Amino acid sequence: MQRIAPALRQDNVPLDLISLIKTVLAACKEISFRVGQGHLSGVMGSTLDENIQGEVQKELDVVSNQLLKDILLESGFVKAISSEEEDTSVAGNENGKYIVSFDPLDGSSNIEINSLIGTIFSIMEAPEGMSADNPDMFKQPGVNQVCAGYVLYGPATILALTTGKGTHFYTLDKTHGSFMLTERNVMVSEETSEFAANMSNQRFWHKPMQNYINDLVAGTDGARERNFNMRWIAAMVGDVHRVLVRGGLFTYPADTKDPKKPYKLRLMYEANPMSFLIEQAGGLSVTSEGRIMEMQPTDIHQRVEVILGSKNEVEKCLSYYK
Ligand code: AFP
Repeated sequence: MQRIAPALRQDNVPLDLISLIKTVLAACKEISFRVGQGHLSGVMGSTLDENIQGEVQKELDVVSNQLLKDILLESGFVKAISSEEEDTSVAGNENGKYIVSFDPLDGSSNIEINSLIGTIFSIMEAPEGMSADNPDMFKQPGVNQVCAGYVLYGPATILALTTGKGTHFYTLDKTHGSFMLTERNVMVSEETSEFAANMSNQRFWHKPMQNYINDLVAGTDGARERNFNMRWIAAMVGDVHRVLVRGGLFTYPADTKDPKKPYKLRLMYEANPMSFLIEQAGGLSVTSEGRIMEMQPTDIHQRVEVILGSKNEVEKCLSYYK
């Protein structure tokens, strides 16, 4: 079984990008340990602070963010970082080649119930001619990503990673601390009978999504003439991992619950990296209006509608919008 560095060299990934990926993973190994310690880690509570999203920060959110921020900014490879937990981008090495966006702990409302959580990251090259403290560096479409991945903190600690040459799974061998290649070229099945949505929002969805999900729930009694199963982990990292492993359709659609916040998931450090992984595995990742990775970001904390997963099922969902 291959360790991650030789596996990436086999894909001709530049050596400095391999080093940067290993830097991200060094922080994720520390996060994995602390998450695995549960209440013994002493950081399972909530802080008195809110992040820019207006969400109460869990202690593990803050610790995970600090671990990633520190190790990336002192690595020398990174010109700037942006994070769900940082109001704006944070400058690193003025001559750094890469910029990194991350959600340090996605699904943090699952921490207290010992359920799935993870770190999501997206790496792009720093554009020429912008200073390290200019957040506009991050306003690049997702097609500019050179690497994307997540580390899922579950019974096993699993890394899903792409550098544009397929999506691959690595498993952390906790006996020696290396991520080992455990599945090359993961492929999302084109068909599925499984979907993931927060059904409590259904009455706020736009009509096409309401009709599409109603037909899934109607099963053999409805237009689809077959039954579907539903899963909802409430951590994108867990739901997307299930889609990569056994197919499915995951959606967090636009809703009218709060007119000031029609979308929930963040483009730069949730939707774009997950879209890269899903597309490299043969799936689709779209809004009702087009491919997520072609969107031109206007803000580093921009939110977006997400419909992703098994190609034929995503296309079926989009047919309801015609
Ligand atoms: P938290 O990190 O605040 O738990 O949010 C997780 C998330 O951004 C995404 O990972 C989930 O898919 C989605 O929110 C869950 O949202 P609901 O709370 O509406 O289920």
